[in-house]
Amino acid sequence: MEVRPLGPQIGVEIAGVDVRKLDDAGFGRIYRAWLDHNVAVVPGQALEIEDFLRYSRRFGIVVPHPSKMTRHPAHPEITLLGVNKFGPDGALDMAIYRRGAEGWHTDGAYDEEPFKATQLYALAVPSRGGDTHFASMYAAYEALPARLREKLEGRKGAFTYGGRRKATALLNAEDRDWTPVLHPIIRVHAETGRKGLYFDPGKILYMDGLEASESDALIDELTERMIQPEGCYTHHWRKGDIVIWDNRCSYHKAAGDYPPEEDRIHWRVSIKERP
Ligand SMILES: O=C(O)CCC(=O)C(=O)O
Ligand SMILES: [Fe+2]
Repeated sequence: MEVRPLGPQIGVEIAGVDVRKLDDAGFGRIYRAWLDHNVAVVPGQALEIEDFLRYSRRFGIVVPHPSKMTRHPAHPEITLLGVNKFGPDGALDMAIYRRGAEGWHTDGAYDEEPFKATQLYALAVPSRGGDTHFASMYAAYEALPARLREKLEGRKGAFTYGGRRKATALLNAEDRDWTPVLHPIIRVHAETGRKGLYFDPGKILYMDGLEASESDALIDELTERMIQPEGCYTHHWRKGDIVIWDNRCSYHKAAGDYPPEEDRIHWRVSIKERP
């Protein structure tokens, strides 16, 4: 097993492993590297769905994503990315093609128990583009001026699926009604103990306890402060890559720029700490 950092603060590659055959000590090294680097890449895997699910369950509780229309028909815990990109009329479905590309975000903040991790396995990669960008929430927190840290300490934000823009195209009509949930904006990571800026401009509705104008201004300011260049890593996919990211301490965004006539297909799982 070779463990190699990919970016100055986040991103690590673990090469020389077959995730189907990992013992607990081997898995422990991957898990530790992932906690230390927030985004872990395990290249060169040849997996069946059951292999991917079994490996994913070692990280936590694998739950079905609320978007039923993009679930694998036989395996609800698997979300299919890049499948059914063209509608019956031949038009490109932008919600599928641009999934995850509309802005920096963290997955699952709309749930009371947000996603601990998201893991993708690459089945088909385009000839160009289609990268995934990652950024550290620790870096975002550490770069906040003292005045903002003070203002945010103990402050909660209200999050919902689709946020203020009501971006719910991937949900069935009967699943579009959500009750907002509150999460601390300064989040202490349950396993590393480090503080991060837990924020998502595409899911937040308002900052709890502030006037609407102050809440909007704070949301705009934090949107500008999410990304620190030294806290970034961009992943260029190869077929057979597994990438897992920690939604408790990193943001991500799909580049959304690959030739639409080419395939870019992943299996994706959502993983929680608790059900
Ligand atoms: O397709 C990607 O690169 C990432 C999409 C995304 O945001 C997600 O799967 O949560
Ligand atoms: Fe995402």
